Amino acid sequence: MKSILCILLSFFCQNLSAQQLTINEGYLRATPPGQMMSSAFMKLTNNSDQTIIITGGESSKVKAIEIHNHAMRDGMMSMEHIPQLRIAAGKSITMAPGGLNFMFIGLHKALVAGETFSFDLVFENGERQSLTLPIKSIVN
Ligand SMILES: [Cu+2]
Repeated sequence: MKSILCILLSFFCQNLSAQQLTINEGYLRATPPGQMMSSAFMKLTNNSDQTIIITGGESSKVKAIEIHNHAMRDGMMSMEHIPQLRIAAGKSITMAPGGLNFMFIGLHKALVAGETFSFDLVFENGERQSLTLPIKSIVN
């Protein structure tokens, strides 16, 4: 009886921890013709009392999902791969065009505005959180 309770509790706790990160205002950029890359933007809020560390994402529909920071330097767009995105307890991070984003490299299919895309966020502790975001067309 005791062991069943432990299993139930640990299952409950895992579910609970997945919801300690909330995602708001998330979307992916529709792919321009012939380009199989995209970015996802969102606001991530850590509702827990511990730092949450994201190492990237995963989906069967794309080769890689990496955390990138994009910046204009001397009139040129430069990008940097961020190995870990750390969100402190109780804090939020906003990923927006011209800054932090999840970069989707090697999409198997074009992303069409009005559709949705599902992928997993991957955490440093091995946990995952699945997300479904709308695809929007952005010009810039
Ligand atoms: Cu990038």
